[in-house]
Amino acid sequence: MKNKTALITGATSGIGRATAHELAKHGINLILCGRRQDRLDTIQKALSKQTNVHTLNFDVRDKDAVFNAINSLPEDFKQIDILINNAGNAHGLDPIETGNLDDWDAMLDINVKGLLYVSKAVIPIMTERNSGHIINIGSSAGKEVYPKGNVYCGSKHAVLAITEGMRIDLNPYGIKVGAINPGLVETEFSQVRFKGDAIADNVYKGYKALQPEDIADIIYFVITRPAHVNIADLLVFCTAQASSTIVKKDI
Ligand code: NDP
Ligand code: 8X3
Repeated sequence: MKNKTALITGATSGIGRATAHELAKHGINLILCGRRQDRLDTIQKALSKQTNVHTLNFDVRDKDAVFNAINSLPEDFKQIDILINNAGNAHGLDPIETGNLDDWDAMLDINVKGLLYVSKAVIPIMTERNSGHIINIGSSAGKEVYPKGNVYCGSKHAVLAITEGMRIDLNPYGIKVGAINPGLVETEFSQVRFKGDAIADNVYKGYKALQPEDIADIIYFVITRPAHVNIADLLVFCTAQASSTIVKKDI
């Protein structure tokens, strides 16, 4: 894996940050993306002892910013081997009839269109070399719709459809494409979903949720399979979770 370069979106927190730490351990060159530059700086400082790190600050909703950032990569980071489309969040948890339009825009613009913009900027680098690996972070919400999940679930169903479409269209180029779909992972996800409301603190109480490092570990496993093996789709729950709505809690 040394000499490989991975671009991770949403590297400032949760799954993306844990993945950056995991990949750095194995000497993979990293391009870390996010909007919070202070966090990118801190992570870069920590991981530069282990590998080469370049940071890109952009909002995935801003197409021009996405293309400018990726086109401006220094020579040493231009050959992206692995793209991890991880940036995303849920915004709100409301029934469809009272859903907030700004939340809907955010989820569709970030989780779906943002993923597409980043992919559009990176795919030519892969098709030109007839090699590459794209991992889209979907969700159990992409496989199952739950009450009040409406638009978030829709955005993640879209991620899975787009993943399949990418795998089909990029097949002639030998590019691997797959999705990893976690259930509940203890990150800043619920802080974002509930806009900092204290209700977010309860989401991971009374059971052991997946930790971001669990998903990072799986991502490393996926990218280190032999050349002829592509893990196309993975659903990962913590042991306490059986489905989106069934979680065995001690409280
Ligand atoms: P976090 O809130 O901890 O991390 C989200 C990351 O996405 C941050 O690094 C954030 O960076 C980035 N991000 C959000 N919006 C934008 C934007 N507009 N432009 C650029 N970057 C953005 O959540 P998770 O780590 O849990 O989420 C990562 C992915 O995993 C998401 O796609 C989420 O849907 C998915 N997922 C999460 C699950 C969970 O239970 N936690 C379960 C299943 C899937 P910054 O704010 O610095 O831009
Ligand atoms: C995040 C997990 O159950 O909140 O995708 O949708 S859930």
